[in-house]
Amino acid sequence: MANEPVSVVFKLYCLSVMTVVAATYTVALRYTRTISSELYFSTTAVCITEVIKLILSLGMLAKETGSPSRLKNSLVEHVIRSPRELLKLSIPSVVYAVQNNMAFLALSNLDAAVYQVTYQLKIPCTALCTVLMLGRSLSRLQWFSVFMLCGGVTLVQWKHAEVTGVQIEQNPFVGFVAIAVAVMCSGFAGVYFEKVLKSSDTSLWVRNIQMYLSGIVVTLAGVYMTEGENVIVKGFFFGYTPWVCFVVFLASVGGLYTSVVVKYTDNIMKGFSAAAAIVLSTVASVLLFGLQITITFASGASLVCVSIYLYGLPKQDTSKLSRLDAEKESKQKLITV
Ligand code: NCC
Repeated sequence: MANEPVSVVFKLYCLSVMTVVAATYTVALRYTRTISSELYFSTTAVCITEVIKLILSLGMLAKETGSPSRLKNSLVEHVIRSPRELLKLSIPSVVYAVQNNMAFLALSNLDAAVYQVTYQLKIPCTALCTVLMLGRSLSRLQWFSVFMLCGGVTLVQWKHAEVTGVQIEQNPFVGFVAIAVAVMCSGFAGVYFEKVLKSSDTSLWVRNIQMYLSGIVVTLAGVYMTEGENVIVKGFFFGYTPWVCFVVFLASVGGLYTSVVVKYTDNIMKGFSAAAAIVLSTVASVLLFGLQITITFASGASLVCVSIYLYGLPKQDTSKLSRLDAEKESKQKLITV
């Protein structure tokens, strides 16, 4: 099941939804952290997101298995009788819990656009994790294109990064440290999940259920440790406005689409495709709504396009080259003899 074929259109659809949701999520999250009314507890939002993702994944597994009895068998086999697998998936769930909480911390202290630009460092970090953890190799040109993509996306989003000026107390240093931690967590957890997912035939929805189960426990511990007393006094859902619910909804949907994208592509491709989607959506806005393109955007978009092209170039087969060199050398020797 892990490698079942899907159409390009479906992949493009998942990538587009993921990218649109991610962009909206960052802005909406920032908005909920900057309004002056009493703030909700961000750790509860991270926790409730895990619960919703678990419920949705159960629904998807029910659809996949086709009958309640098969769903039950699958859950017994993969959850109740697989403590080792649960333990394996608890690693990315802890790391994602840290990352998701860091996003709230960063966006409480930094502008959404600054966050989005700086967060692009996750692209080379993910590439590094892919090489180290999956044993894949990247050619020099591919490494170059990864950094070029990082620069390109930074420029593409630069214009918006100038919009700031919020009247709340912020600590940019804390914000940047939170982003640095989030970047490392995103790279590691993404590649770890990909490795587990692609090393067996176990369904994506089963893997998600295994991960979200420990995710709930870990994030609940996070609520207790950081805001326990306040949550007990004021309530778990204190400060939840419709906007906060919208953020939780986006986080849940975005997380599930991310898992589907990783299943059908990989974490590096996720970065490239998301960048392409940002560029394409802006170009579409130009055509549809007459949005003005800046030089910074145009240069960034060009870098993104060139980097995608370079990354996709076939790698030089060095073993073949050295074989050809060896053959040439031996022919030369024969001639001289
Ligand atoms: O940073 P990023 O993703 O790698 O974070 C992955 C998010 O997906 C959730 N996830 C992952 C695997 C899985 N099987 N299930 C999941 O629910 C993780 O819990 C984590 O939240 C990106 O590539 O830029 C992306 O960015 C996030 C988000 O914008 C950033 O983390 C900012 O905080 C996007 N998430 C949402 O839009 C909700 C993600 O779609 C893409």
